[in-house]
Formats: sequence, C-alpha cells, structure tokens
Amino acid sequence: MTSPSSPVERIKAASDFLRGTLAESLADAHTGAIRDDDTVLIKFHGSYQQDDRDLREERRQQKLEPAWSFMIRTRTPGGVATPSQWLALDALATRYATSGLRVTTRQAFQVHGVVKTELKATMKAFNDALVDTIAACGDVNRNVLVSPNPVESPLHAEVHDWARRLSEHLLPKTRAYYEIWLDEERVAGGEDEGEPVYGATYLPRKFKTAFVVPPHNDVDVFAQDLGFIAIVEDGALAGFDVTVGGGMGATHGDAETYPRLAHVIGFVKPEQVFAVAEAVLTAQRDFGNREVRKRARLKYTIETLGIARFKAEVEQRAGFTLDPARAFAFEHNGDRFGWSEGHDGRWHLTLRIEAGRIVDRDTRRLQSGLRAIAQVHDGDFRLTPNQNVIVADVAANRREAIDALVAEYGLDLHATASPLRLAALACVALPTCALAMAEAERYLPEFVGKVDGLLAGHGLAEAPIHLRISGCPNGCSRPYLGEIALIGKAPGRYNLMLGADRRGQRLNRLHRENIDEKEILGVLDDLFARYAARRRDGEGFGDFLVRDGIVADDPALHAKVAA
Ligand code: SRM
Ligand code: SF4
Repeated sequence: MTSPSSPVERIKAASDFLRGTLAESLADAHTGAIRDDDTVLIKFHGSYQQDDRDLREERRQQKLEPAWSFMIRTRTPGGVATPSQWLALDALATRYATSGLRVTTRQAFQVHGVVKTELKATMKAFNDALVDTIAACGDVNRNVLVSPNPVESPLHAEVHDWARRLSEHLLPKTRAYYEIWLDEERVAGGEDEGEPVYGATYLPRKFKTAFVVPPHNDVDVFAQDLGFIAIVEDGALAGFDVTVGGGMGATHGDAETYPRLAHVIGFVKPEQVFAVAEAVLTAQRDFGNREVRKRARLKYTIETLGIARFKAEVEQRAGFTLDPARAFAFEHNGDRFGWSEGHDGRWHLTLRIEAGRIVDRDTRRLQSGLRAIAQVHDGDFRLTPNQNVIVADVAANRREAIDALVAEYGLDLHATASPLRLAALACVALPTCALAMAEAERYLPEFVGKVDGLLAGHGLAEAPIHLRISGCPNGCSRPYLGEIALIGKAPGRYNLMLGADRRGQRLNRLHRENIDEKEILGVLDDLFARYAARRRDGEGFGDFLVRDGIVADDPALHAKVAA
C-alpha cells in the first residue's frame, strides 16, 4: 500500500494547473489574507503570504487578524536588470512595499509588505518592467543562478546565456499566472496547456539550479540541486561538469534532515545541457518523496536511491552516457568588490549591500544612491548570489561620475568595511519570515561589529573570514558553508557552526548548541587566539579549525565526484 501524499500534493493536483481559487481570494474584501490552499499556490506565482511578526502579539491582544501582507520575489536568471528596470522596480517598491528592494541569495529581488488589495497592481508593475515572478518560488525549477558578471569575459557571457535559456526551458507552461495577474483571457475549455515536463503535480519540492565559472564558486554550486561547472579548454567552453543533490535545509533535532553537498556525476557538452537538466528534474519528479515534504528534496532522493542508481536513471532518461568529470578548481566562494576591468575594456563596480537590503539608512542612502546611478548608467546591474550589486558595463570615462554618486550617497561600504563584514551573509528572518526562530538580517551589522572587535584584539582585523547567519535551520544564507555560522534556535540563541572552507566544498559542523551572544563571542575569542598563534601562511579560519582538530573532518562533509 502506498502512503498518503502530503496535503500540498493534493492542493497542487486539485489546482487546475496552479489556478486554485486565487482570483476569488484576491477579490475577498473581508480579509487581508487569501484562502489556505491558495497560500500554497501563490508561491508558484512568486509570492508568499506573510504577517508582520513584530506586530503579531499586539494584534492578537487587540483581537485583530494578523497584519497580513505579501512578499514578492522575481525570476531574474543570473540577476540582470537594466537601468530602466531598476528604476521601475525602485518605484514599485517605494509605492507598494514597506522595506525597499531586497537582493536575495539567488540573484533575485524581493519586496515585502505588499497588501492584498495592491498585490495585483504590484505584480502588473513588475511585468510592465519586463520582470516576471513566475516560478520564483514553489515546487518547480527556481531562479537559475550564474556567476554574476556576464560581461567579465566572452565565456561568462556564454555561460550566462545557457543559464537564461535553461531557465526559460524549465518554466511551467500553465497560463494561470497570466490570467490571474495580467488579465489574460483563458483559452476556451481551459484544458489548453498541460505540463509536459512537470505534470499536474509539478515537483515534489523546490528545485534549484546554478551555473558557475571556476575559479570563483560565487554561486555555491555544491549547495544546489543541479549544477553546471563550466569547463574551459583551449580558451573555449568545452562543456560542463554536472552536479546533483546539494541542499542546505534541515530541521533542528530531526536527524532525517541535513545539509548535503552535491555529487559531481560527469561531464556533458553544452548541447546536452537541456537533456541532462530535464533528466535530473524528471527523475526527481518521479522518485522524489511526495508523502513527507521534509524528505522531498533531491538530496534525499539520491540518498535513498544511491548515487550510482540515480546517475544511471539520469543517463537512461537523457539518452546518453555522461563522460567522466573533468578537472576544475575553485579558489573561493565570495564576491570581489570594487572596480574590475572586463575583457573589452569596460568596467564593473561591485558594491557591498549588507544583507541585500536596499533602503536609505542614516548616511548610507542605498536606495536613493542606486536610483541616482540608474538615472545616469548606460550599462546594467547584476545581482550576486552573495546579496551584492554590480554596476556593470561602465565605460572608463564614466567611472568618475559613478564614483561621485557612490561617495555622495554613502555606497562605499566595499571600500571601508572589514573583510568579515564584506563577506558576511544573513537571511531575511524577522519580522517577515514565518519560519524565523531568531534574528538574522537585523542582527548582522551589530554582530559583525562585535566579532570585528575580537579579531582586531588578536591582530586579525584583515582576516577574510566567511560568516553566515540564518534565523532558522532552513539555511537561506547557505550558512552550512560558513567558516563561522549562526543558526537561529530561539530569540537571541543560536547553534554555532564552524569549519567550512572558503571554496564552498566542505560543510561546517555543529560546535556549540543553543548559546547566546556572550557565549558565542567567548568561544570565538578563544579560537581567534589559537588561530592567530598557530595559523599557517594564507590558511583560512575554517581550514585551520579542521587541521587543528577543533572541528572533526568527515568525508560526509565534502562535495564528491561519483564513480
Ligand atoms: Fe529560503 C523558505 C527566504 C534562499 C532554503 N526562504 C524561505 C521563506 C520563503 C520562508 C517561508 O517558507 O515561509 C523565506 C522568506 C523570508 C522573507 O521574509 O523574505 C526565505 N530564501 C529566502 C531568501 C530571500 C534569503 C535571503 O536572505 O536572500 C532567499 C531567496 C532566494 C531566491 O531568490 O529564490 C532564500 N532558501 C534560500 C537558500 C539559498 C540558495 O538557494 O542558494 C536556501 C538553501 C538551499 C536549499 O534550498 O537547500 C533556502 N528557504 C529554504 C528552506 C529549506 C528548504 C529545505 O530543503 O528544507 C525553506 C523552508 C521550506 O522550503 O520549507 C525556505
Ligand atoms: Fe526564514 Fe529560516 Fe530562511 Fe532565514 S533561514 S529566511 S529564518 S526560512
């Protein structure tokens, strides 16, 4: 007897290809919320229903319904926005949202706090700017990541194009999005489309894809369900090593869930990318767990089937055998800040956006400053998977004008912050994230300041340590790849994880459970003292912790190549 499928599976199956009763929910003026089943379906359209958790208790006491609002996330493969798109998104964020624009860890924009009555207008405004939100969330292939600067070299541009095309190729075919948000007429009969790749119940769980150009692993390719590592031979793109089964999410106290780094399963030529991607995706569609959502990601499907059987399944579906994986080497998984020159003499400026939040705050007027840049910029903007923004494709003689705006609006964190602050990531967490157990984005600036103080005390102020904070174990800031990471456990309390490398190829491990800031800083202070005294030349903090035996190494923590 087969187990019953999860409630989400039933909602998808009954949704008529993601329509559900969304139109009715939006029209219901009695509540700021949408119907329960529609909260599942709206994710596929790029939105989450949320409530302001800062106000939850107060509203409960006043017997008011929660302060419902909606987060909207874009599908921006590779994180590209033209200046006019930037201005349009800035304008819609100012008009409809509450906390500016937010750059996510997957090269997308998010806005928060959109009320139901303005949701449709906001969705339209995104689409008017030629930015859609379909499949930005939900059990489908999400926004495709790619090494962020496609104009760095012709090769980057080529890989970027593969990412964009694969994103299009794996889009759901349903017209529900266009009917609900853009008032497209439904084709008579309505049984028009079907989903040739996904089927009526889509995937068992979210599915994430990334392309990366070594030596920079700036997309954290091993954290993805499906990855393509560009292999360059004789200066040209020979193809890609394919990775499968990465993922970060876990649940406290549940050993059945864990972060896992991907396996490299072989090499494909560029023209085989679509076939292998479809094979991996449909294998997950057919073998993924549809009963228990916590065990439904591809990483668990692979653990259940075994990597050899999964690879054989992929090859059978793709209709070819993968070549043996080719050699690649990553140097680091962070961003490179400041100006860099591209292959064609054009320039690119990577700006540090702390925790990805683009708002005006005191002397750092990020939203106004980036708006001012967009008004004069003739290249484009690139969002990075580390929540930063590249002002890309600038002529040499335009650099000065951009620099003047950077100085005027206080956008110069990239030039003034410590290495720790530059590389640190934090997920959104409170007040919007329903799953947050502790602060992350709002805590990052203060916590970094305290750790910077400790580092300076040990003569380590310039140590480029990777710190990541997530408000819960779901791991949206990819914290299990931080040399130091805090995973929210309860307000003010975190699990302290230590010992990842800086190339995104080794996970960290739990060091201390459920401790507060004082204890965290105490532990770090001792470890920094050891690091300062005993580190080798150029040795990263995470690598030191492993070599020094403070963090036990284990093959299970590493990305692997399948036989
Ligand atoms: Fe995430 C759920 C925010 C990247 C793993 N994530 C959420 C939700 C939607 C909470 C919810 O389900 O109610 C968060 C909304 C917060 C808010 O108020 O905005 C949320 N995730 C984010 C973002 C905005 C974090 C950020 O600070 O940038 C990132 C949006 C990415 C995007 O543009 O698509 C974001 N989330 C990630 C990543 C990193 C990545 O993809 O490279 C991960 C870890 C990789 C992975 O998927 O394994 C991640 N998010 C999760 C999970 C755990 C999934 C799992 O396998 O268990 C959840 C919870 C869930 O799906 O049930 C989650
Ligand atoms: Fe929310 Fe947890 Fe993701 Fe942070 S890691 S955004 S708290 S789901």
